[in-house]
Amino acid sequence: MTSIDLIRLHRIDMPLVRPFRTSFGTQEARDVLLVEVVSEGVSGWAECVAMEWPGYSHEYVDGAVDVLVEHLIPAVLSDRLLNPHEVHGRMRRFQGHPMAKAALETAVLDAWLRQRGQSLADYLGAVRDEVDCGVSVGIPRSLDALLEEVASYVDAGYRRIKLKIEPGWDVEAVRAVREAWPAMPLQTDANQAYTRDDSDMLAAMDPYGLLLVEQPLPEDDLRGHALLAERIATPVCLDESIISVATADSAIAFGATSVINIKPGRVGGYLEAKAIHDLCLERGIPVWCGGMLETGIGRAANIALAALPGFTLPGDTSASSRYFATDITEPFVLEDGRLRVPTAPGIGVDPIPALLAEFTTWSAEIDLR
Ligand code: NPQ
Ligand code: MG
Repeated sequence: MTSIDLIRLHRIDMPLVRPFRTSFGTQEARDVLLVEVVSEGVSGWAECVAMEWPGYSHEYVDGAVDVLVEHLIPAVLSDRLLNPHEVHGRMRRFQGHPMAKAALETAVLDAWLRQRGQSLADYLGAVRDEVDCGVSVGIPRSLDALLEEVASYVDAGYRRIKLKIEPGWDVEAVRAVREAWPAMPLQTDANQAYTRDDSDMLAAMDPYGLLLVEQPLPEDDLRGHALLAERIATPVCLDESIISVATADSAIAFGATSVINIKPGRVGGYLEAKAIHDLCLERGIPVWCGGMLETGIGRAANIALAALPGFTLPGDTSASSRYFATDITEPFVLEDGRLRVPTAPGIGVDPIPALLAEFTTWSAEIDLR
């Protein structure tokens, strides 16, 4: 049994290669919190996927730092035990804050796996050594700009295109991309931007053969998604609504979703993400791995998860270059539209110290000894 010596929090500011606009706002840089758990000279790493402000979900970086420092770390690591399952169980008594919890649990899991010499992919039950990659395309200035950006991703080898949509930027964008690439797997993501009254607007995209429409309605509206699913031909896929195995089970049973986007940060970590995967595999619900504009740290762990058998659709597991000119780790590079699953112990990658220092805007050390 090994002990945790200290925890370091690193906040880094990563410029994006281009602004990323969604129905909830525009990002020009990624404000990322990294959690480092140090045990017997081994560092475990994780990335908290919360945004700087509560746009995608209620979580945000300052809130994640506060709940980690003031509540989660003191309550679950007072005895310094390095055990991801124990950490998972102890965090259950705190409500909410899945992204903060996921970051702490994953950093502990990474340190624990590194000490055991086992990769995260192997530990989770990966069945592939590379994963098919898709890319998420933000809302651009114009249709011409959209076609130019999509062309660059098609040329790079991406195997699936996802268009961010909102009322006023939907059917025209889908039609333009479909006409230019008739056979490309294509899907949309509204990030909750539509209402129950918009089923005709959403049905207007049915003729374009989309794989799915992701989270068209507000996250709490499971019944709205079930009603919508009866009115449109395109499969409904939930993202924000799915926060646990129980919500996945409910959404499937209610007919609110026929595909699920699994994001470990959104559901409180890789253990919960794996459990949702297992449930979906049993129910015949295809899953794919979402993305939160992760650096190489979060990306590495997502690629391990995406190698599980139920991940039958390409994920938002893009190459580092989709978001960053310089990643904080060795960059993930697309090879024939796929990324290789890391095989080294734990998440299999480390921040490059000089780059970490360069991008860091704030850090803190919590000595548990
Ligand atoms: C989604 N991700 O599937 C999210 C939304 C998203 C790749 O489309 C900073 C941090 C900016 C997280 C923008 C993709 C973000 C973010 C969009 C997440 O819904
Ligand atoms: Mg989404």
